[in-house]
Amino acid sequence: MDRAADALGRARQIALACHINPDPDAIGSMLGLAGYLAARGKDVVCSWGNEPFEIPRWMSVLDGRGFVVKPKEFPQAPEIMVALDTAAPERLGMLGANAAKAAEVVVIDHHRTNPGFGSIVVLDPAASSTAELVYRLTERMGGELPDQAAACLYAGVVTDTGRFQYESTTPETLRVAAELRRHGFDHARMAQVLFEDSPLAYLRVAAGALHRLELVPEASLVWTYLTQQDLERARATMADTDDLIDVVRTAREADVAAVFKQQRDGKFKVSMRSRGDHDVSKIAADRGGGGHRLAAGYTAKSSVEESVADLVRALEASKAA
Ligand SMILES: [Mn+2]
Repeated sequence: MDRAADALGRARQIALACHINPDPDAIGSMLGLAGYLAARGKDVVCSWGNEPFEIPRWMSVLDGRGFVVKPKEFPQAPEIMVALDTAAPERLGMLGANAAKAAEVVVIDHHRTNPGFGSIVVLDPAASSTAELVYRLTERMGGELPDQAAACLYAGVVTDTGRFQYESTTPETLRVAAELRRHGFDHARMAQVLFEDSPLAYLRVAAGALHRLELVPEASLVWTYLTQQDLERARATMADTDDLIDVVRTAREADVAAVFKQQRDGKFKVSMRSRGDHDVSKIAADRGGGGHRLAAGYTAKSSVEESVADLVRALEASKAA
């Protein structure tokens, strides 16, 4: 943390990136840090490595759009690059090449599966969110945190803690959230945009997925899947379905919930959640993915049927262990 504060304090131009298909912690921690650094007179630029590059709808409640450039316009060999909420270099997508050429790479992250890539690593798996870590970094560096930057960090904390309900929510998380809430921003409106803004198309896709729900009692698993055809039929996008796992996970009968989502290339991405009896980050990491103890994901190598069978075996083995 001291080395990161020192490097960012000395730099004049700072390039910030977060993981591909960014969630509000990725973008919130990035824009929050960018807003803080800009207020200190730094030249900042932000991006993420998706192609095509799309601005998520909920970003409308976050200030800092002006810092964002397309990945092609991101500095090729930055003097200093910050990777936020990024569990592995591959998660930078096309900006991985820029990180490889950067003189200094500061990694700020809370994923326990992060191998600690980068030249300066601020990694705390006990932190609720990357935004919480960024707030602590700004405290360490001192000076003013602009209201808009505080709002961005708050968005990261409130979403990654599931509105302060996950086990990662510590007294320190609540202290950080309280400090952020002292700043002037409309948190109720932010919550509406972040949590209560589903297109009808998503609700229709969710209805179909819930209709297909399967329970595997011996593995304490409840699962369902979504195909590209489901999305096309309802005119929904994959990004619209991010919250589906949060509905599936409420099933009383299972410890682990999984949603298999077919990507454009035909492969299925698997999102997993555990109520506490299974370490799903280990199952994900064994399959080339990553995440947290109770929330993790990976890309399946085979069909849904075979992948479910594989997951069931993994869950039964982890119970036996
Ligand atoms: Mn995060």
